[in-house]
Amino acid sequence: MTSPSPAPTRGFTGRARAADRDPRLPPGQYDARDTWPVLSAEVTPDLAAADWTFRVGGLVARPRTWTWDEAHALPASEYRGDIHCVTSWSKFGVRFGGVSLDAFLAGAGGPLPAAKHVVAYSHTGYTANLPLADVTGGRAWIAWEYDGAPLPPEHGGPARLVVPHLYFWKSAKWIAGLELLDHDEPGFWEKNGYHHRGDPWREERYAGD
Ligand SMILES: Nc1nc2c(c(=O)[nH]1)N[C@H]1C(S)=C(S)[C@@H](COP(=O)(O)O)O[C@H]1N2
Ligand SMILES: [Mo]
Repeated sequence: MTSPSPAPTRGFTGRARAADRDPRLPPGQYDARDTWPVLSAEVTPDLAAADWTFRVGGLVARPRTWTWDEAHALPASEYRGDIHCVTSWSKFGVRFGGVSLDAFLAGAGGPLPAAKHVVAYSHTGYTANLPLADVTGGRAWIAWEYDGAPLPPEHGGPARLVVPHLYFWKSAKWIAGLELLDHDEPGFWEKNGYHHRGDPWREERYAGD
């Protein structure tokens, strides 16, 4: 860190920085403002809404698959708030439209008592693990709209998972389904050293953080 010349007192600098820092910004993050970086391990798939399906399987009472139209018949739900990528950009006040994951889980008869973890998987093969508790209680969505418009393909359209209270790598684009499990099973990035939970406020970036 370089200090301006003449150097202000330590205390003054500290107060100025604390006052400048947006309280919505988790530690180690910066505000991406109007930009929305694309982070994809895969090539954007050519996936039409008519071919998109979403399955809830594993430890649920009645595993089932929804088509695009069936998913749209569920009650609409919206997320307004912030998102945080582990590569350190955050974005404030975004708006995702779709359906709460709670509605899909209810439609599958609900989790069985043994269900504790989920693996979210994409139509491309991407996977991410999450504690079941992080995708229930109104904290996760299947989203097909961004700012009132169809979700762009490079951002996961026709539909993606949105779990905004965790680092955004958990929010699988081109979402194909959730498998409920009684054990934790690392996904794509978690096998490559990333944290199993990924809470941005605790800076859970890498395994061991
Ligand atoms: N299928 C898939 N989903 C993914 C990714 C990916 O590479 N493939 N990247 C993750 C990461 S690291 C982030 S930060 C967000 C990025 O979403 P965006 O490209 O819409 O900004 O998607 C997440 N979901
Ligand atoms: Mo990310």
